[in-house]
Order: sequence, then structure tokens, then C-alpha cells
Amino acid sequence: MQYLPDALKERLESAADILDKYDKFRIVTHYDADGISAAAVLCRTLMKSKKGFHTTFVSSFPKEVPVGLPLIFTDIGNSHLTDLLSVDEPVIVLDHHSNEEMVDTKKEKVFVNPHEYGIDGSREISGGTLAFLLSITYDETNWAKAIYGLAGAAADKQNMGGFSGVNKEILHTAMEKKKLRSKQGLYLDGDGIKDALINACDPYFPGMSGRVEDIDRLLKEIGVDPDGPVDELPKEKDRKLVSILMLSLLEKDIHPHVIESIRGPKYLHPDLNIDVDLLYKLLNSCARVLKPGLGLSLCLGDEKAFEMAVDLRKDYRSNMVKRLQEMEEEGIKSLSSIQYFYEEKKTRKGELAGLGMLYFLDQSKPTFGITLLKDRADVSCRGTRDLVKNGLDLGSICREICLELDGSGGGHDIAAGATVSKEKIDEFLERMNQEVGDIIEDFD
Ligand SMILES: [Mn+2]
Repeated sequence: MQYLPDALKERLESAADILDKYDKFRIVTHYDADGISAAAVLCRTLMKSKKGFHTTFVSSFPKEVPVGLPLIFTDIGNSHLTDLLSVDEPVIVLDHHSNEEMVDTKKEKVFVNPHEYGIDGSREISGGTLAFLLSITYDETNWAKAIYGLAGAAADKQNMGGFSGVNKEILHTAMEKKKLRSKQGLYLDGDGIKDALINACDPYFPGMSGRVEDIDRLLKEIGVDPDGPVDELPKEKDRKLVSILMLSLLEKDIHPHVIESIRGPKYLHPDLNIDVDLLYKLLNSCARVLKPGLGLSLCLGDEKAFEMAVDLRKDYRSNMVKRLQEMEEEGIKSLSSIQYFYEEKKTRKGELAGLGMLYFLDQSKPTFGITLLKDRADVSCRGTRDLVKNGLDLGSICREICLELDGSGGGHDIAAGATVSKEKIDEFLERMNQEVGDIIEDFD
């Protein structure tokens, strides 16, 4: 791990000492695909060393910290470090979200935050890859677990335009060690090419995804068997299909990064019949229907769980495509500097905002997905890389505005979340619109 700063290596070693010293752990992880990946890496690590674990999935930091076992927080925890200093149990926090609060490590309280070492947690390392770093620090023979860590990074969209930073180093070393191999292919999945295209939500093809007749016509034109496997098209036909798909995105003025991301290397586990792309998509589907435990089981080698997740993914894809098509055709609401939509399903709004932002929504405004709950409004927002380059930091504006409005918020520059009381949602949107407007105006 030559690529890691020494101070980070030392921190990881202190965390590995805690793994070594105790026999059973309580893992508390974010319920999303990256959180599941992080838990998967750690559970597999502990299993191999014949240590026990109990894993809990949470949507936000727990109001009461569990007691009785050494704690490991993954993909969550950075905004509660001061509180965690005072718990009785040993604590490890592996979180890649940025954090303004810097807390010194005490004995058996080990907080590993890549931002502290100049590593960009939004793009170069995820909860999964951070957990993987701990795994190989603890036991060098754990490289086969790289696929789980990288699935987390892919789930957090850190592979757009290829993995970079620590993620890339992990990928390359894992390939060198023959724990992953690569094969070119379309990042599509489904029961045959027709199904893969009709229900293509990530990537989503504006004007094409969900449109059965258009896809039938397209496949007929190229002469492709609609039921044939996605990955085994004859070269000539594959090339034709890829260029038509890319053209459909080019016409919509979509960012080249995104267009390039419909096809590329798939990183396969040498023994298991799965690659990073499919793995993260299965985990994501499990997470979005609130079945993170199923995702973890499939990572731990449960074949039944794998089959169930594949079925679940089918439903997920068709539901997402329906909703995305609706947003694409009907449009969403817009203020001068932001755009937003309401979504019934709390766990789907962030994904919809992110995919909409990538594939068809106005690129000059960040997108807010809002779910109205009993007494509060839950918000997920997504920007673009260009907006971030121009100074947009959604995580910090969410945190700031939520402080003003007695809510809570935070996250990454490009993807963040907020919760405010239901009556304050319009005020929240207005304040957001102002803040984002100021930033964009400054840039102009
Ligand atoms: Mn994450």
C-alpha cells in the first residue's frame, strides 16, 4: 500500500490492533449499497479469523449507540465523533464523508477519515474501499475481498470515467494479484439484450429506455436476437449497438464522462460468476427496497440470497425506468437556480435525482428529490461535476441551511441529504435556491 500517506497507514494499523484484540464486534453501517459493501468486507474478514459479529443497518446515525461490544461504524459516523469519544467500548469509524469536526484519536477510539489526509472521499475512496483498506492492513491475504470494496465505490458513483485515486490503486493491485480480471462489456444487465435495454435505468437512455416498440425496431434493424445474452453479441453487432446507444446520449448533450460510462471494463471475481458492476447494482436494488441484509447475505456467499437479489433487481429496474420516463417526459419543477420533484418512496428519491441529473435534467441546476413523511420532509440532492468544479458544495449548504431551519443535513459536494420539518420545506427550497444562485452568480 505504498500509495497511502504514512499517517493514514498508522491510523489503519491502530484500527487493525482493535480487530486483533477482540473476538466479537458490533458493526453499524449505512444501509445503502456502499454501506453493505463495507459491512461485507468486514464480516468476511472477521469470519476468516473466526471472530464473531453482529451487523446493524441504519439510515442515519443511531440515536442510541449500541453497548456491550467493540463498535465499528462504516460509511457513517463522521459527524458524531465527539459523542463517540465518550462511549465505553472501543470504537472504529470508517467513514468517507467530509467532516468539519476534527477529533484527536484516543486509545481504542480510532477514526479513519480520508479527507484528513488530503484524499477526496467523494471520488477516490468509499465506505467499501476504506473498509477494504482496514481488511488488508489486518491481514494481507485478504485481497480477494477487493470486489466487495470496489462495488461500494461503484455504488457511490466513484467509477464515472474510471476509478481514480485510492480506488484505482486497489483495483490495479487486485488485478496484479489476480484477484480480479477485466473484460470489456456494456454496463447493462437483464434477461437478454431486449430486457436489458427496455429496463435500462443505470445507464438510462433518454428517449429509448422503457420504449418497447422502439427497442424492438432497433434490435431488428441491427439483426440482434432479443433474447440473446447482453455480453455475447458478435463484434460487428455489438459495435453497432454501442454506437447507436452513444449517439442517443450525445444528442441529449450528455457529459462525455457519462457517455463513456455505458461500456468499459467489467471487473470479475476470478472464481465467482460476478463482476463489480453487477454486484453493486444488486446491492443497490436490495438497499432501495430496504433489504440490506439480503445484500449482505449474498456477499457472504448465500446462493439463495443471490437469486432473490436478482429477482428483486428485475422489479427495481422496471420501477425505476417507469419513474424516470415520467420525469423525462413530464419534466420536474424549477426555480431560478435549482430544480426539484416530489417522490413517494423515500429510498428512491436520491437515486432518481442522481440518474435524472446524469441523463436528462437541466445541467445548470442541482436537483432535489423530496419525500414528505408524517411530520418531516426528507430531501436528497445531486449536482454535476461541472457545478462542483464551479464551487457548488451541496453537503455544506445542506448542513448550513438545516442548522438555520432546525433540521439536519450534510454529505458530499456532489450528493447530499437533508431533513427538515414538513412546514419548512418551501423555506428550505427558497433558501437553497438563494444560496446556489449566489454561488453560480459568483462564478459567472
Ligand atoms: Mn458511501
